[in-house]
Amino acid sequence: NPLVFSGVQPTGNLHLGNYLGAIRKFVALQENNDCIYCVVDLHSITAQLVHEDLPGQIRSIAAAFIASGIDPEKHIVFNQSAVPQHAELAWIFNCVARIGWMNRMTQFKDKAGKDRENASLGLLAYPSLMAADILVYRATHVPVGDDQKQHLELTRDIAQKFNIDFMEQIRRHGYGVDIIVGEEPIHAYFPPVEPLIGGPAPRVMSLRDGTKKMSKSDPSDLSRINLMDDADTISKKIRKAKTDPDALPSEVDGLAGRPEAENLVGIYAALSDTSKEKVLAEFGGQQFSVFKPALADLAVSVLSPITGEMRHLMDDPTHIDTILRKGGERARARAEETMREVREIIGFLQ
Ligand code: AQP
Repeated sequence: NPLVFSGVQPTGNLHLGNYLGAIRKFVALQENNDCIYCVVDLHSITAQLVHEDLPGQIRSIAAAFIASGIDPEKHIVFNQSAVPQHAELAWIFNCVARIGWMNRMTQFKDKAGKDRENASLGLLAYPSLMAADILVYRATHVPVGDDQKQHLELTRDIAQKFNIDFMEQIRRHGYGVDIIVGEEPIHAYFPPVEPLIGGPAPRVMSLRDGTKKMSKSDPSDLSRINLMDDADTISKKIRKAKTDPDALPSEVDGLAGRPEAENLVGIYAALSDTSKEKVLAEFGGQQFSVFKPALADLAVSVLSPITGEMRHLMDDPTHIDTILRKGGERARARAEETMREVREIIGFLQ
């Protein structure tokens, strides 16, 4: 059965990119799948060690999950540090993965900047922990934004190397299944993971620069729409969004070379669950002075109920804390099933 896993870091305000690239997909997937959604707090100390209000940040991500429509009774919502098996499997994966693999990660290069020698070892090993997050549940499907594609390819490489390095032990203990990876039949303990990236806005771009990803760490607040922004702020940010002077084209091809226009059309399509083609069929030939207010109204109508519910949930954190505690217990039990087998496969006495 498909098992869905994904996580969001508690590192500042969630924005529209996190919502459209990840959380909105989490909500849609819960209909037909078993889902595990995690606030990845261990990841949040890789780039910045000390946070002013980490408990509040963790709660706000969990609140965003619930306010967006994730059902914590049917599915599992928890914070990563409550399940130590993630860190345990990550250590093993640190020994499976190669330093060269980590050095090639574009997110590491971007976040470490020029002074790479001074980045934390945790930032370099980030993808190894991400692989552990997913594979400790032997999850098969991972909804993420386009920026995480490379990390998911690395997750597949780590799983495959583990499966090959320990093939004899996996067989001897009677674990694993026969699968085909590419052309090769192998006996696998960890399944190959499929990223779920599609949709009209797989990478939401900055409102100030259509060639840069919308991101929590952009110093300009005008570059992003935060999930906690009020209606006036959302409208102002969309009004001030950078655009070119031309009218919208009628065909998607006409968006080529117009990154800001393409971004706003993609956002509109994602927010209204339609395609860019359909948006352009409606707005092609119109000026941004017409399109922007329509986009602002749409964004407010989708986001404001979520914002309202998040505020309500954050007023009294006991409800969120109970959800996370119960979710943590359920996740721990499932992760431990894998870890008992992994320890046995490797040969650790337990
Ligand atoms: N701009 C984006 N478009 C689409 N998806 C995005 N995601 C992030 N930015 C965009 C997706 O959101 C999920 C959670 O992201 P994260 O919190 O784990 O970390 P991040 O990618 O580091 O988030 P930011 O906002 O981009 O932070 P900084 O500024 O630190 O780089 C992931 O599925 C991610 O793909």
